[in-house]
Amino acid sequence: MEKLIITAAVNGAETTKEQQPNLPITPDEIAEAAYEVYKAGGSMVHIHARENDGTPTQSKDVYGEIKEKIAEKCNIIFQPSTGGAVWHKAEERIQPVLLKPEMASLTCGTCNFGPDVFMNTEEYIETFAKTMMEHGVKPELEIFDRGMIFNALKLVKKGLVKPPLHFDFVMGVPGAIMGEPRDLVYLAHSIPEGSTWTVAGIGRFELPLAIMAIVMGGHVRVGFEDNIFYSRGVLAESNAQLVARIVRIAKEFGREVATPDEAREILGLGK
Ligand code: KMH
Ligand code: ZN
Repeated sequence: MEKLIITAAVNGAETTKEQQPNLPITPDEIAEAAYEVYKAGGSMVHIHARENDGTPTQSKDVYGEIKEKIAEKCNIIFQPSTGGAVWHKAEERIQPVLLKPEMASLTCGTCNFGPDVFMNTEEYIETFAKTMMEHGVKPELEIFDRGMIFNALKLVKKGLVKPPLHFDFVMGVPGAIMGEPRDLVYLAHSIPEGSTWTVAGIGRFELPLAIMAIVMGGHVRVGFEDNIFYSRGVLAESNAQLVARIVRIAKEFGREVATPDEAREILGLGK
């Protein structure tokens, strides 16, 4: 089985300092969190830029500052979000792609997102994919529900995304696919042969789905965007603490953990 890629989604757009006091917000805090994740065994960070007061922003300048500060500390893969917050416009969401990161997230459809709607029309998806291709950015195809795989494969047919594909199954968002074992088995068997996949379980789904991915040959995402707890009712100390637990579990199962360069090789980055 290939080595395990561990991604930390260190802050997201929705989590607040009130919910999780150790949430990284400023570029310095985000870079430090990424470095801690790297030292714990993570090979990628998924980032949402924030203003210093915590407001989510898709500003290219803020993402640029974060990218630079992380690169000064370590070679972890920097993956900015193009999902942003539900109220960001498409023109804002695409901004970090202009920095030519190695990867960026690309959500492949619209879904309910708790009380909100996370809007991703065909036009948005195709424009984002095209811009990523023009800037040499590999998309992480974010799948919140089964129909989004259909949309992702349509991008391939139209020549807007080139295989090998990398999917991220975001599971347990209220209003989208749940995070029961059968849901992951279904998604993992619904993507083309030769693709790689990561699972990001929301809240209580994070740990069981991560363990399933370790066993099934998938990859794992943890972090404060998805889950702020270490165990029921106990807040995690840091994103790195959540990563370190996955490293320990993977070792127990005999699954080796990828370094950032090994993750680049597995994902075909820069090819
Ligand atoms: N914040 C969510 C509305 C992504 O990063 O690409 C969307 C999201 C997906 O987090
Ligand atoms: Zn995100």
